[in-house]
Amino acid sequence: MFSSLLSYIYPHILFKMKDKSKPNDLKISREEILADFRLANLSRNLSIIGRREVLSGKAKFGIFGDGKEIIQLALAKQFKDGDWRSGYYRDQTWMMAMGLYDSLEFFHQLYGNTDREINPGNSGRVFNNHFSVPNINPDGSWRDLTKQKNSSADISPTAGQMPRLLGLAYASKLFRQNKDLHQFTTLTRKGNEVAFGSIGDASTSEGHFWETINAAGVLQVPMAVTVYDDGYGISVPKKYQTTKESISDILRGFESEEGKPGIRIFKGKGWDYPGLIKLFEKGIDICRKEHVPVLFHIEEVTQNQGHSTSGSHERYKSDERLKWELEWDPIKKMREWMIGSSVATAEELDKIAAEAEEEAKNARKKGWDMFQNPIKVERDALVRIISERSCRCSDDPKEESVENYTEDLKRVAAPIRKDNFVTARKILRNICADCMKSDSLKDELQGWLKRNYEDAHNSYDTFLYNETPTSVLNVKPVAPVYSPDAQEVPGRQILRDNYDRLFTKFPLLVTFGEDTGRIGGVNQSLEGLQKKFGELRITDTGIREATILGQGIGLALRGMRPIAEIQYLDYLMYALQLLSDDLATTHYRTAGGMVAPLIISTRGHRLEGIWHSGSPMSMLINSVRGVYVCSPRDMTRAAGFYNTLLEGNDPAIVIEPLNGYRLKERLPDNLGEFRLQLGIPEIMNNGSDLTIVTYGSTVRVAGEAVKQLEKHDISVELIDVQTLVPFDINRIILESIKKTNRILFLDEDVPGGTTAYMMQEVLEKQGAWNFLDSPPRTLTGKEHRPAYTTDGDYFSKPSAEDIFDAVYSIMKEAVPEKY
Ligand SMILES: Cc1ncc(C[n+]2csc(CCOP(=O)(O)OP(=O)(O)O)c2C)c(N)n1
Ligand SMILES: [Mg+2]
Repeated sequence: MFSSLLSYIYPHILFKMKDKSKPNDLKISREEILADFRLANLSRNLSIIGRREVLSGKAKFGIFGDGKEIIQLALAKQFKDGDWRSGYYRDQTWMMAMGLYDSLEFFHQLYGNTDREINPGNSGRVFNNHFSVPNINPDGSWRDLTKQKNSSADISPTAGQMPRLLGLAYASKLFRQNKDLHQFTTLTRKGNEVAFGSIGDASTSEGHFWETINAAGVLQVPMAVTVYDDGYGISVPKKYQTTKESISDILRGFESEEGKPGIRIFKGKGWDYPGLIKLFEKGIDICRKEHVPVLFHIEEVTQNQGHSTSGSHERYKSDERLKWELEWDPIKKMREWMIGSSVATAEELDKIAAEAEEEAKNARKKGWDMFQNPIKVERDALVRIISERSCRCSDDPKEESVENYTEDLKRVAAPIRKDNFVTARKILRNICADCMKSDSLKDELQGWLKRNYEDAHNSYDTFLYNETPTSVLNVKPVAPVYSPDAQEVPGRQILRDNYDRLFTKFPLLVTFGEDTGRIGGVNQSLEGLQKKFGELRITDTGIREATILGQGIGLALRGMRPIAEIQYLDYLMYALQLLSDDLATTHYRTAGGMVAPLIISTRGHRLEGIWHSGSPMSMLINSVRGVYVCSPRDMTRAAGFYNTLLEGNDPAIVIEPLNGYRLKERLPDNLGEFRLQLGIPEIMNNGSDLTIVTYGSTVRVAGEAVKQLEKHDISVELIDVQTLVPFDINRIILESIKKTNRILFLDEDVPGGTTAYMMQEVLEKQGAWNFLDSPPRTLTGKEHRPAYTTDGDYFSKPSAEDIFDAVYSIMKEAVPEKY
């Protein structure tokens, strides 16, 4: 197969070379071409040195952009201020060409330097070549996104960048078509921004890719995807990845036709510098002006050093392929073209290449010193504390002596912080108890540990949530106000009328999802609002949870206020990968550089049947730390959470209780204004014998049980936690346990699920175990998924009778003579 490919390409390239395209065909200067050649060489040298740094043990892991340099130089020329990127780990040359990355930062990422000032792209929290550009300032205010080149933050899961890319492009559509948004001049230039995406050939096998392409075709958004087709996904060739071994061939059905908008497809070659420049110029121009999705399938791409530092490509590429990659190395081909078309002489190019190599080497040295020096300073301070001690009794030459540990540490040629900490902590254990001066050594060591732990904490444990004044935790509560003759209305009406106010108040607010638009949601909580606010603000989507979520993430990154609607909690599973890998880590993996304040609205609890139970809450809370989780018991509380969340800049999920849409609640006067603080439980019933802690729909079931228990002389304090993350920040539950000394954690999740989470929060974190007179108990749904019908529900999830029995048995055990 390969030799036939060669015979096809070879005459073609000979023709090209003879053709001697003049640089001015490209509308770019000779200097720019020389600068590109320099950058290509610099980037390649970084990749080569980077790999060596890993193989020699200085860096942990490396993944590089070698072979993709020329494509990215051409791509970068079309990227304007205000545009957005959602790409993957091969994009180092592209980022450098846009001025968003340089040779020094390359090494900061490689070594995992945690200094946010010098490694702003990922602050050492993720693998190298994972980039980002902040969308907020350190005080939490939005940056002027039209005056910078924007890159969303990369994630490693393949094709995970695609759904977000859709959202970034969708924002341009809304910004262009909704004239009310033209006033937001620091977010957009009337929607003229292109969202650029990159993906490897093998990753197009993922469902996310196909879902995104289809949605982009439906939505008609300015999304420009480039597929770098190097023929492999690690070791697995295209034969096993792509039908017909050609992504552009099999995408043909998506292509635009007369009167049938779809996507536009372009093809190019990874070594063809002039051809790629023209290709991207043409394709991006169409994308930007016409707002149509475009896809560039770039073939004949090399991966010169193989996939990553985890292996070598000699293991899986044939000799023929390896030879071909050398021959068709894009930098080599660029050089040939430059000489052939008289842009530069061989000597000039050799000089440029040598200078680029020199810069890469210098950057390595400087980057390494910048990584190592602070660690050595930390180590020296530790060694000084130890060597200046007057207590010497721990110096006996046994293996575990202070001296031995210190000498071992001094011998480490390239220390990491772990070396310092392990030594300090082991020495601390070894300080002799009877030495007069031991205390001061102990104090100094503890001081050293405390100081440096604080620093390590800042490096690794911060920014899971927004820590700026725009955090939703700073939003002040406003109670619902009721007039004496307040109407009792179905819960869905409270949501609807509240939404009406919110859509009036926040021009950047949009909501979208399955059945959200025309009918206003399956529970009609948006009834009539599409008619009032238009299809651009309240929008129906296809059945595609992953890209609904991605759409929301992209919009949120661009400063809009999206509420992504997932029809039922159980179907969040389709979006869970992105929720967990992308949304929940956005703020953390950018060390506070980016916010994506997406609100996800869904409904759950108390439905019937395996896929409509709405119960698997531990699935959520344990995979989406970084996203707040609100579980309101009724629609007034749900509306209160939306009102709060829109005042801050954090991502959150609101789970509306499914059985509450028709139940009547009093209609507050201050719709759109009342706000519920996150992390504050509500005491629903005061009691003295036992505390029940629960949330969501189970609050009502527990309420029934509490009434039944009262008749049997058992007084229960019923607490609705209201939000699972954050959890009871003022320790209201602890105060309750101090009074009742007994506790039951209740919900309809699986055993060991959310009740176990709540138990850990209350007993361990709040220290409530200390006040218990009876063993703590949990009452949950069954281990199997909940069964269908009312009976299925009754025997799968806790009923009022189950709660009664559980509480009664605790009381009987505690006071047998009474119960
Ligand atoms: C969801 C997921 N599965 C597997 C991996 C491991 N993995 C990392 S890169 C890669 C191959 C990607 O190949 P391709 O998309 O062609 O990009 P290339 O590396 O060739 O540029 C795989 C399987 C991953 N990161 N994410
Ligand atoms: Mg590949």
